[in-house]
Amino acid sequence: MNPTTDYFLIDDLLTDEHKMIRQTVRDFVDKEIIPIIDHYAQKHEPIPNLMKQLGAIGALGPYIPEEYGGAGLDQIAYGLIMQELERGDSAVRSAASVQSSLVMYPIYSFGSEAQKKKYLPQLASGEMIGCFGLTEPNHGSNPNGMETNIKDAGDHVILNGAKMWITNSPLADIAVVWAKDEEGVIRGVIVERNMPGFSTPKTDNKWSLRASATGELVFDNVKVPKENILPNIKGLKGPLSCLNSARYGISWGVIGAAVNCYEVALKYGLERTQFGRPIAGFQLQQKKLAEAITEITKAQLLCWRLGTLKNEDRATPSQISMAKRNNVDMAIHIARELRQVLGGMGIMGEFPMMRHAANLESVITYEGTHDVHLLITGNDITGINAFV
Ligand code: TGC
Ligand code: FAD
Repeated sequence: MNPTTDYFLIDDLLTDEHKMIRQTVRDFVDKEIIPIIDHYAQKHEPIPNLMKQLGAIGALGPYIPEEYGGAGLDQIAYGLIMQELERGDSAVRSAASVQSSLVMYPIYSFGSEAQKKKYLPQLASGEMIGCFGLTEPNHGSNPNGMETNIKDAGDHVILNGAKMWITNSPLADIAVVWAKDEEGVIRGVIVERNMPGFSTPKTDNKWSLRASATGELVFDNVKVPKENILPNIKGLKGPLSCLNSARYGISWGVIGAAVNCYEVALKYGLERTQFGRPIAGFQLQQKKLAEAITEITKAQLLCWRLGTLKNEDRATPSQISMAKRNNVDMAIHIARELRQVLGGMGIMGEFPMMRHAANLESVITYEGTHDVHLLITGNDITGINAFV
């Protein structure tokens, strides 16, 4: 019997530091997340104090340099952290990936020195929570159509508009918001919670990512000082560069969700007997388990290679799209299939499959839908844009 989820010995490709970081996050998830996640998901509430806990284990902005509060780690380490967090729940990985890739990354990459010093250390420790506002009620897959706008007013700009589906908006101290200026050029602005005219209504009644707070961002003539504009980026490539980083993290993260489902299903299948023998001995159940470990292994290899390319700054957005699309699809399929191995017990909260499957419905939608990523690949291989 070989219950490993490292079937192709990919651990041999990791450094001792990678393995140590992974173990730290794995221990955190086993101790602090798995025992409580069903409770908060059932209650549809975010895990209290999660961001500070993530900060304490170095899971926020791990690749940001130490001088700004990060850990200065490489991209494989970032991926492994995301993988272990999502083994607990996609909401936990979401919290870490939004803070790291969608808030800290743009401030680090496009911000002024003053902005980096003011925000990054507090974001890294989890004392400050950030969110990322790109999607709007009328513009999801096509963010270039955004209506949110800034108008010049001397030493500040006036921000108007609305964003929706924003992870952590109800909890956030700051929001990195993408808005068009008077010339129609997309700019990034840092909006602070206490700015008059800024509100963050909560989105209720989700059947997915129930332990993650989601909400809107509403801007009603918000005065934003010009020093809060990200000075070093203009255009849609600003937010899309952040998405490259977050999508990369998701492609690793969902492996964790799949591994959690696989480990639970294998154990259950070996213990549960029907017709006088373990159900894992029936060919139809073995097909589900064998296909799951095959797909997990392929996804691990894809991520490891993508991570090495990213470390060399050679990963393309299209490669990242392919990995995000393939791996999320892999994970949602495994969650659904392996739930069946548990029969009726598979629908219960004490087992993770339904929760992972429901969460992954969001993951297959956000950061670019399954179909949008296919069209990105299609565009890359044919040179023909099928979006419009
Ligand atoms: P297009 O004309 O292709 O490109 C406009 C400019 O952007 C550049 N670019 C990129 N740059 C960096 N990274 C990328 N991935 C890039 N893709 C494109 C491009 O070179 C161009 O630059 P320039 O200098 O020539 O101006 O743009 P388009 O309007 O045709 O749109 C392309 C499309 C559809 C692929 C893109 O808009 C897209 O990816 N749509 C999906 C939207 C999306 O993913 N939204 C995510 C919102 S955030 C979120 O979901 C967070 S969930 C968080 C959680 O809880 O984990
Ligand atoms: P639409 O764009 O309306 O798409 C609907 C359907 O049409 C999809 O199946 C899509 O694939 C398809 N479609 C669209 N265009 C085409 C085309 N050209 N060709 C073929 N099919 C097409 N956004 C943020 O900015 N920040 C966040 O923190 C954030 N967090 C989120 C958290 C959750 C839980 C969820 C569910 C979403 C979050 N999002 C966030 C928004 C997310 O990125 C969008 O939902 C996603 O980009 C899709 O946009 P939409 O929902 O408007 O769908």
